[in-house]
Amino acid sequence: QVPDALISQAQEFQRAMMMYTCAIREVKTKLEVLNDELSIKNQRNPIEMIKSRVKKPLSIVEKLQRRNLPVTLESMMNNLDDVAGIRVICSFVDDIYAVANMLVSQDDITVIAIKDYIKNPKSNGYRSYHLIIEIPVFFSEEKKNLRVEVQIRTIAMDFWASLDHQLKYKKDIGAAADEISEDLRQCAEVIAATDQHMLQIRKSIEEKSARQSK
Ligand code: 0O2
Repeated sequence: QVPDALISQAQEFQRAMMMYTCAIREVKTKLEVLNDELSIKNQRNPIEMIKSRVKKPLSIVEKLQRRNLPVTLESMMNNLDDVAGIRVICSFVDDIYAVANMLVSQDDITVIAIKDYIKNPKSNGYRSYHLIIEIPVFFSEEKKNLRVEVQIRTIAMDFWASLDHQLKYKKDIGAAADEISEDLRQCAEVIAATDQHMLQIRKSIEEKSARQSK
């Protein structure tokens, strides 16, 4: 027979995960509203895609252990900022900043942290704009402020990060590791340059069509 304490812990965990899922839904709706409005205003979508996930129990335990933190529900809720995660894939680099600013200026959102890995890429070449925000979610008997990690990046940055993520799980590559890391970093540079180029092309088209319509 399963002990009552275990059942009660499992139920509490399930409730916490439900809360994070609801927080994701709230933030996702905000992003969809912005995308709908901007697509009419600018005649193009700044957001290509929105992906989301709640962190898997095993990843939660591993992260708490890695940080030498207690593996409890309370510790998870107090210490982990990425239990609820949203990834926003934008068309162009300037869309990232536009969407981020519009999101954080909403008065029910509190910004906890910002990491701009676009202005300051990681040494391996990783680029993305990370926001940790807190949002109130109203449940039947309480209002809960919940943290959500929002990663905003272009299609090109997402392409690189997805492949980088896959490659990291490959077998030990021993002595070739440095060379491969350098190759990956160079790919990230090429991708970043292409992103800038695509932005210039869009701006030049916008200028030309604005002149034509005068
Ligand atoms: P997953 O499976 O995507 O959730 P930490 O969260 O402790 O690892 P920190 O400094 O709190 O580190 O967070 P950081 O670096 O701002 O963001 C961590 C998340 O960003 C990662 O989550 C990845 O999603 C993404 N990320 C950061 N660096 C890289 C990178 O070099 N390559 C790729 N592909 N993604 C990266 P998780 O939990 O590690 O993974």
